[in-house]
Amino acid sequence: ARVRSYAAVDLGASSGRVMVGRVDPDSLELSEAHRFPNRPVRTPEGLRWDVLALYDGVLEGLRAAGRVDSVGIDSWAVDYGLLDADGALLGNPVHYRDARTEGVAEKVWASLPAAELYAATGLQYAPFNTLYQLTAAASTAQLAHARRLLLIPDLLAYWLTGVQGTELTNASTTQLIDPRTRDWAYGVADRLGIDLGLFAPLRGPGEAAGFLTPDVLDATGLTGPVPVTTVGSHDTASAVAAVPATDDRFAYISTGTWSLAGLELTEPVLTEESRAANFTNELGLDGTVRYLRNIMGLWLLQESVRAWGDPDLGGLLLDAAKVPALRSVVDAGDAAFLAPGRMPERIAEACRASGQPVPESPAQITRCILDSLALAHREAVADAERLADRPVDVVHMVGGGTRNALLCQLTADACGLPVVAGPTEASALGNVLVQARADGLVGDLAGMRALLVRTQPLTRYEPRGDTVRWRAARARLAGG
Ligand code: LFR
Repeated sequence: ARVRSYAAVDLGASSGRVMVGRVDPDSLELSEAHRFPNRPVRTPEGLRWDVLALYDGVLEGLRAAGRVDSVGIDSWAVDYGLLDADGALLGNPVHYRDARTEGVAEKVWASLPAAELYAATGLQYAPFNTLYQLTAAASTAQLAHARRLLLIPDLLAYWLTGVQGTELTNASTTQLIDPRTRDWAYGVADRLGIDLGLFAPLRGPGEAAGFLTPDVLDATGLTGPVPVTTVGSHDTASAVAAVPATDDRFAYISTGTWSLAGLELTEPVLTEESRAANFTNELGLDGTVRYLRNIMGLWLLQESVRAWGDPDLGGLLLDAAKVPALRSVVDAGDAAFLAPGRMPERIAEACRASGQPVPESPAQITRCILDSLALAHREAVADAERLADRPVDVVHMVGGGTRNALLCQLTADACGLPVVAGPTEASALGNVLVQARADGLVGDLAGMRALLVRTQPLTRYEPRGDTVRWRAARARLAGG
């Protein structure tokens, strides 16, 4: 059989990696060519991505990957680089956790009410949506000089190929896309004075994005032509594409720095009830809608561990497993936890404020975080089922967080549903599979998923006990 190789560039909030997927119609093997840290930098202007270090990591990864049949790129969403009239990058991309968007949404809603905005874009409220970032930047010299805006994966694809485009799944996180037409929300941009001419033409997963330039071939030691394929460039879109579902009665939770929990739908849900529940309608592969809620995710633990001077995570999780369950919980969907810094203190303060026992030791705080995440997972799955009128039988957990067995088990317990955990490298696998499909090696989304089910190790967690105590914990959180 013909075996083909694809390089998946997958950039997360704390690390980037270049993975190589070897695919034939019956097998799928993923290996890591290169992993590198992603360290945001706090400059006098604010929190910035070190995009040159990321690009350097990509080049090094492609060199390590060796001969591949195509390259695909995915990363976190919403952030972008601005280019001047010569195509040169204007400054370092702003990090979505930067404080510049504080209070901006309220100003936007004064001219375009939140309900109208939701009806037009279906996007959840998050302070960092590109729409709010652009509004925050409205009177800056940098934006005035900008002729082009490229989302992070599109910026890297431009540097690799010289070709500019705007990938659709990631574009859907800008809050400037209409999820029904899968085209720009022209009316919204118009009302808010956002110039859609800044964006390069839309392109979708599977489309050709160009070829590595001679300079890039030189820098990586590769021999051309090497095509770059547009994938679901939003990491969450790639991760959801790699959910090993066997039918459509499933919910998914993509767990990593964030937990993204919800359903795959064929139509957006744009009701007022859905807006109040802060569900988003992001676009997925093949006309699907990623109907989900953002939950703070393992960010809460990563930031705590950082504050404690990086103790051994394995030991910490073992200790946390021995702490009594559900002693205190916080609202893991609360944007109050978005900014970096002082995480253990902020969690303790939230417990105090809601009249619960205050966790003190690292093990207690870790347990509080995992219980809170499991509770938020339960809420998101149940709310999505209700709001979309789509009951499910199983919860698929994918992404780095599936390495955390306690989190997977607690999620099964809280949801009262079996959890199927894996694959861990879901974004990279979704990225690889879309390239393989563009290359004619696999069929539709169902075919991609069937290949995952056949080839990837998955772990099943059955729910333990009853869900009554999780309901009670939820009531406590709501102050009830
Ligand atoms: C996950 C993710 C989420 C998005 C957040 C910010 O990596 O892409 O889907 O809401 O990062 O971009």
